Amino acid sequence: PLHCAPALPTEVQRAGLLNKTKIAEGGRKLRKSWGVSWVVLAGNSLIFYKEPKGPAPAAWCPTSTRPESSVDLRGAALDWARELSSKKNVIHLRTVPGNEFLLHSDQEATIQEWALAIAGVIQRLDLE
Ligand code: I3S
Repeated sequence: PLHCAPALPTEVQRAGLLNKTKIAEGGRKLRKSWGVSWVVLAGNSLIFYKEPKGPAPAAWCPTSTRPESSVDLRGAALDWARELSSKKNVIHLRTVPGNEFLLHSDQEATIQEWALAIAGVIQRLDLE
């Protein structure tokens, strides 16, 4: 695992570029708008950044740029999007406050790895 600056020793579990769209906020449906985000799984959160401009690994660390948004995974639910998108390899994340996201990769293996990692965090939090 990658370790970030000592000032904020958040362990980044996974980071990478994914296509993302928010489809609901507070339970209210939103119009889809797909875009590329730098997604970081760290601690109990999934954090979204604009595409990093700086060189890795600095850009991988949550302190190096301001996140666009962050999702608390406690109590969240993850499944395959299936009927929610015509694309393949899309996962659907629902959070307790009713914010919903679709995450997509062209690579099936990539989205499977993300799904396992996010589901692992959700499960760990469920067991706490
Ligand atoms: O679920 P939808 O409405 O079919 O989602 C598609 C639309 O958001 C579309 O945008 P416009 O309606 O503004 O043209 C997007 O371009 C598509 O990518 C969305 O569908 P997919 O199946 O790609 O998630």
